[in-house]
Amino acid sequence: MSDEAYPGVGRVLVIIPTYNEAENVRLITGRVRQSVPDVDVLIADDNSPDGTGRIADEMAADDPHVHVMHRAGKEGLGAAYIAGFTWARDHGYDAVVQMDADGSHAPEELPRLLTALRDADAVIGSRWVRGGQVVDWPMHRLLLSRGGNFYTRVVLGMGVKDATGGYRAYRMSVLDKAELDSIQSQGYSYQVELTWRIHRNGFTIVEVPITFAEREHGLSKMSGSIVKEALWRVTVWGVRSRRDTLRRAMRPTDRWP
Ligand SMILES: Nc1nc2c(ncn2[C@@H]2O[C@H](COP(=O)(O)OP(=O)(O)OP(=O)(O)O)[C@@H](O)[C@H]2O)c(=O)[nH]1
Ligand SMILES: [Mg+2]
Repeated sequence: MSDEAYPGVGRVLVIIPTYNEAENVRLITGRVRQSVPDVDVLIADDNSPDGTGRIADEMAADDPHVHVMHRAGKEGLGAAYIAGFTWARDHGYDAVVQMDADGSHAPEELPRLLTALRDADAVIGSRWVRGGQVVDWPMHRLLLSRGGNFYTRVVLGMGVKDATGGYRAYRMSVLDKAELDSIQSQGYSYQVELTWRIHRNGFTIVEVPITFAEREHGLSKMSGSIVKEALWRVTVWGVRSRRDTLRRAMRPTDRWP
């Protein structure tokens, strides 16, 4: 554990959730350590059958900046992140970063995210703002991401262009207010759920452009059920929010007898 701080942000923990990322975990951790030597890394592994957790332990033994959380089994991305956030809070970090293990989120872009966090509460590395891009994605993945983000923006009415993106940095204060224990999402709708809570709590969310690359090694965990979960959850949140707004508007105020 280090006491080193990123200027203007404080002590930073990069959380990398892993499930069967044996081919990627060493590479990504090395790139993070090289890109921003002052940050710590927490690998949150869901007992990967391919031995990812063992490799992470080897790295942690060699480098005091690297830590490993071994979880009992595959419980989804959101659960792994929430456990990682709790670990960060317990260990006194000022900010946390979310990063995939598969190389889609370039550690070399991390300084730009952290620099943006100096003037924001949350930063999203965005594929869908000017300057952002996706490299080597098949058409169906592009359509899914653009369509999903368009639907989310219309239904929830928040200005975020890449609410499903997973490369992010948060100040700890944002997570303290997010009531993480009640997050319901299991799959990647977790990204939208947390963004939605941060937005509703009135925090500043800034999007910085990133170049998102397709994974080179290992298998995707994206599935039809993950997409379906995101779709119905976003719809439910949107309907609830409109109902609440309507209720507030209809409520008699003290100004009227
Ligand atoms: N701990 C944990 N990590 C997970 C779980 N599901 C996915 N991950 C990790 O979350 C990150 C993102 O998962 P990916 O499979 O890359 O999902 P994706 O980026 O939407 O899809 P592709 O890039 O197309 O494979 C990776 O680091 C995965 O190893 C899970 O259940 N538990
Ligand atoms: Mg990926």
